[in-house]
Amino acid sequence: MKLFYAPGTCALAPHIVLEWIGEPYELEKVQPSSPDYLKINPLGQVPAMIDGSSGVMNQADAILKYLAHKYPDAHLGDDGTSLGAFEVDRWLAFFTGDVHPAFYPFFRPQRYTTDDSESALDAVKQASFKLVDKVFTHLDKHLEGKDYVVGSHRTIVDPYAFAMIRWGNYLPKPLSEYPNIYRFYQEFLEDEGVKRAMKQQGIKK
Ligand SMILES: N[C@@H](CCC(=O)N[C@@H](CS)C(=O)NCC(=O)O)C(=O)O
Repeated sequence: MKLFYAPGTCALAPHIVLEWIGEPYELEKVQPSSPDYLKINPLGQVPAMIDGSSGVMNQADAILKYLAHKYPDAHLGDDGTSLGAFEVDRWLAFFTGDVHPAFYPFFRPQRYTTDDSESALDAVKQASFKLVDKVFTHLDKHLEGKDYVVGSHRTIVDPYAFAMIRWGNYLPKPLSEYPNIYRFYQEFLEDEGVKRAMKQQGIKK
């Protein structure tokens, strides 16, 4: 297996999962918009993964589910019930479909307006922050009294949550103002697989 990543991106999620699974894998650091990488993933996005003869796999949630399905002994997927599968899918969809897109205008405001003035870019960032605050508030309530996003043990959802929460460190509102998110983040920062993946990517909390 080979994972294509850029440091600190959502590719951190499958990277952590690969660490948790413990099977051999390779890492390749890429610049998503580089001509060489566009030949691998024409969307210019990470993560991407190749597993043997799989061809190029992309979309973080699909890669995470693939890994959970391929390595059932790692117990990172749903609990086998229809409702358990729904919960994993629901929360993956929340992170990939609500949280990630809420953040992107904050990091790349120039993509979301044709006006390149500082005030226009700032307005996009403020609008993005409002959206992130909404989804973080929702997540914070959900995590009340919980150690994991879904169920009573870690799943593929948690590393994706971790990667998104980490982005929260760049927001104007301190992460500690979302107490349950903050606690979840601190706990996962102590996880050995998370530590190894962050070290390999050269990123800090
Ligand atoms: N829908 C894709 C989105 C992936 C994505 O946007 N990845 C970001 C990093 S977190 C990226 O590669 N961005 C590069 C760019 O947009 O130029 C997925 O879930 O994998």
